Amino acid sequence: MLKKFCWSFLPKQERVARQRSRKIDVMLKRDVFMFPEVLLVLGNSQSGVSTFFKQMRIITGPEFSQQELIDFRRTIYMNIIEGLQALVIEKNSMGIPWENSANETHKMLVTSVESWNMNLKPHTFQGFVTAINSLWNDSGIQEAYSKIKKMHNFVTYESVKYFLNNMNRIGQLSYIPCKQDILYARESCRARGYFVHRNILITELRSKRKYYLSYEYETTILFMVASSDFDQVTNGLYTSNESTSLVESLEFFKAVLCNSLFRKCTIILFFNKTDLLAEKVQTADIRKYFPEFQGDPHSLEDVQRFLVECFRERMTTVDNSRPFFYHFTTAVDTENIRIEFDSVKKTILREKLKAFKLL
Ligand SMILES: Nc1nc2c(ncn2[C@@H]2O[C@H](COP(=O)(O)OP(=O)(O)OP(=O)(O)O)[C@@H](O)[C@H]2O)c(=O)[nH]1
Ligand SMILES: [Mg+2]
Repeated sequence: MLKKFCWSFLPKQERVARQRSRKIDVMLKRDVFMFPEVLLVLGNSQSGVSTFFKQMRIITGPEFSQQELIDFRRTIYMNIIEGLQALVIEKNSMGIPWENSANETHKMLVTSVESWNMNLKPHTFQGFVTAINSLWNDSGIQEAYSKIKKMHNFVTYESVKYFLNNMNRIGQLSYIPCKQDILYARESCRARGYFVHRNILITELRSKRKYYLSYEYETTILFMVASSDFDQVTNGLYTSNESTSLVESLEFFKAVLCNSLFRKCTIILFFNKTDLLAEKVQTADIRKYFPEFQGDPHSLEDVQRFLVECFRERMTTVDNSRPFFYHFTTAVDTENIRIEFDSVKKTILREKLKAFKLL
């Protein structure tokens, strides 16, 4: 009763997401044994799990409904406003002046919005379009953006730049998100991913231990790693102190490996955000965070090889008889996910045949 009462204070989208997650929990408990194959998808925050589920939907259908497109549009409006608000704060704290002094007024308009609290619709968003364009095109904001990128430990919305560069389209009154926009949208409410593809039940497993209890069966785990986040500072869910997203991911991976409920699971790693990693290694030096790294810190292949070895090492210290499967992915790239998901299906089949001694 109290829970229901608390929920009524949440924004509508968050309430809908939580209700959906609950329904999925109930469905899982009921249906899980009806599926010959189960693929559990898990990864640290921002690793790309939700984007993977969106790709499943894009690749296998059905098309997004009108209501879903409207919900994504609202999320995209929020991403733009919140991203720009964060950029303005950073610009001010860096002491960078406006190129165009009229942007002080535009700034007041954009920073006064509580986007999470507003049901942003196209006609409301229209009131911000001029201000958004003017702020984004100001050399002060552009300078702040490039400095933030070089700081490496600033958690920006990676998709903000994509949306701001597409304002000509997004700023139209008749705007409806396209598939690529949907993939870049970062949802604030954490609805659990759930998808059925032929005979495979694909579901998201949150990184909380309590969820482990419902999964006492042999299955496949798809573990997502944000490979570009080796320098993203986090508060430490698995480590006691401040740490980086990659260290957190390694600890989470180890926790999964050590959990007896998952002992028989096949684990497939997706080293995601390859596009962002390729961009990052051009300027960042991984040795600052991983002094043991040997090789060329500006070579994508060397950095990827190192990341793979870090995870492989965790695997072999826990159980060196377990096979190690991995793929380099870019979850916002539909073709890439189509190819990698096909090979995941082949791996699942091959491992099943091996288990039945048919291979
Ligand atoms: N450029 C790029 N962006 C990505 C990639 N994968 C995910 N993103 C973006 O990263 C952001 C976070 O991705 P999500 O899929 O929401 O991550 P998540 O693991 O579900 O995160 P939470 O559930 O919010 O903890 C979104 O804006 C995505 O568009 C990728 O491979 N490349
Ligand atoms: Mg998510």
